[in-house]
Amino acid sequence: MKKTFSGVQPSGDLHLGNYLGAIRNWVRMQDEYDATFCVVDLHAITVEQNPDELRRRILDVTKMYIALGIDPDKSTIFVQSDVVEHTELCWILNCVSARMGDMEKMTQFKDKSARGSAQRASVGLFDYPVLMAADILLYDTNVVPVGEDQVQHVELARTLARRFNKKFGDTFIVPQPKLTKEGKRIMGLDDPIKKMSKSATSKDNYIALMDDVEVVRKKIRKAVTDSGSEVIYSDNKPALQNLINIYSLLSGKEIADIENDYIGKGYGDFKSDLADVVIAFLKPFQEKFAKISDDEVKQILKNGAKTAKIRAQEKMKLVKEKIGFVI
Ligand code: AQP
Repeated sequence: MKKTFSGVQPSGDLHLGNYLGAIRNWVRMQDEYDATFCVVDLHAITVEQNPDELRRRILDVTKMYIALGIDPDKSTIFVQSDVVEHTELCWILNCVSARMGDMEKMTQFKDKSARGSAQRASVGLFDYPVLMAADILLYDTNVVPVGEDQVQHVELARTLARRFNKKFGDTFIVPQPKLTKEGKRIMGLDDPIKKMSKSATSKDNYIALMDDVEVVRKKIRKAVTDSGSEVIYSDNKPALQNLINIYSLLSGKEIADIENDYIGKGYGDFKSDLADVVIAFLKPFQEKFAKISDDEVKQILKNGAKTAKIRAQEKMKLVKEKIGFVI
């Protein structure tokens, strides 16, 4: 059975972009793949985190995975820092596979470090893509379901795997990224040129999975729209295109049918219905989330870490042998 691996950082409020770009695919894939889904807390600390909030978010993100449809009986769910082999492999890849030239091309580092002073960005933020490569390569991953912003990092994992295999002999599977067509880059509601992001400065940028009904309605009402008033899916109307994508992905309606429904109507009608579609998705999710206890989640994570660790240790034994460590 082919293997899939992916993760989300517990670094803020999970939003519709995280769901439509990544987690929605995971739910489908867990039936066809040997699936492992990780809460990547080591990635989250590449930017400053409040320890109490981080602890809470790790449990909440796990609950979200489950409430969105990841089944712990089908998939392995665990927290990254529970399996120390991730950091161990990251260090080895840092030394024997990754090159400064690779890392200097990473656009996410450039974007994120540009938000503050690049000089004050953590070394971890710069090295994040190598840790992500370690996450993926530890589990012999064939396919990595991610949003478009992470494709460059999966490409790096491919490069590092190939380089290691060439030097030390076959060790790692070379993974493939997997994207959804319309969900691969959900844009910010306040700025359709930038992707929806947990760390956006304004909460109006995203619809959080935990937003309540009134907040959802308000954010959609405030969402930036394009000039004109017709509800048409076009590259000339990037804001509307993004809202129609969200509508289509959550309702299952074809884009052409949505356009047809709004002939002769305006943005106001469309936005009000979009809010209904989003709420119809979020409500049952939030109800499921509320029913999952912390104790239940901790047990799932404990079991998941045990399974992941066995696999990770086996891989690390091979890696260490290859590079010349004494086992
Ligand atoms: N706007 C998006 N559209 C589609 N997919 C997205 N993803 C993130 N934003 C969008 C995908 O969600 C998964 C988890 O993302 P992450 O937690 O690893 O961090 P990220 O990619 O950096 O996403 P954020 O929300 O912007 O987080 P912050 O602000 O903390 O960096 C990934 O598969 C990602 O592609």
